[in-house]
Amino acid sequence: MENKLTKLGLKYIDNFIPAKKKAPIMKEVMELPLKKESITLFGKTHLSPRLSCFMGDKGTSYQYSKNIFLAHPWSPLLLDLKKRLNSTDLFGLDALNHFNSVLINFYADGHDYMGWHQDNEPEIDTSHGIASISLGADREIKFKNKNENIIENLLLKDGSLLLMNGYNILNWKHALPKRLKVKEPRINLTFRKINS
Ligand SMILES: O=C(O)CCC(=O)C(=O)O
Repeated sequence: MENKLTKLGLKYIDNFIPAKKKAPIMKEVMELPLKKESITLFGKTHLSPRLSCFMGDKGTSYQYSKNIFLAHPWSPLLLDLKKRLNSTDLFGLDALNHFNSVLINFYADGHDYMGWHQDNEPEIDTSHGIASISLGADREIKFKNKNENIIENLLLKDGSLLLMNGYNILNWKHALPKRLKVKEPRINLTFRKINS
């Protein structure tokens, strides 16, 4: 497991979110204005197969598939999480205060998913890495190497933290496939540094 994570440029930490904090964070997220984004691919516009909300420091914004999302102000528990992540040198880069925003994704059940993509939009500062927190249903994430024919899977458990470093972001695509047997919801909080 450890070798696989190193090869992928990942670190995985189980039980990052204490059990008593999970329900309050999920409740806070459910009160946010979560929306389906409209995505234009090959000239066709679709609604995204999950709900999302972009939250961040004043002035941060995020462009995705021709839409610009202005940051929703921080909600109390997500601000606490940002502070917790920012107080540790998570990526060994000798730098704190990496993160100024979070993309919140809500998957109602295993029908909701995310297709293959790379988090390499120009405003994302890839050198700082991404911290991705999972709450709710356990779901599998897949990583596909951009240059070699390699696909790897990883189970993202309730309460876990996944760190994706700059090498991972630039060299691997990722996807969260449908899992029709999963009946419970899942929330994903993807903390990033955005250069607006
Ligand atoms: O839900 C997940 O774990 C993946 C989310 C993701 O890939 C993204 O927000 O870019």
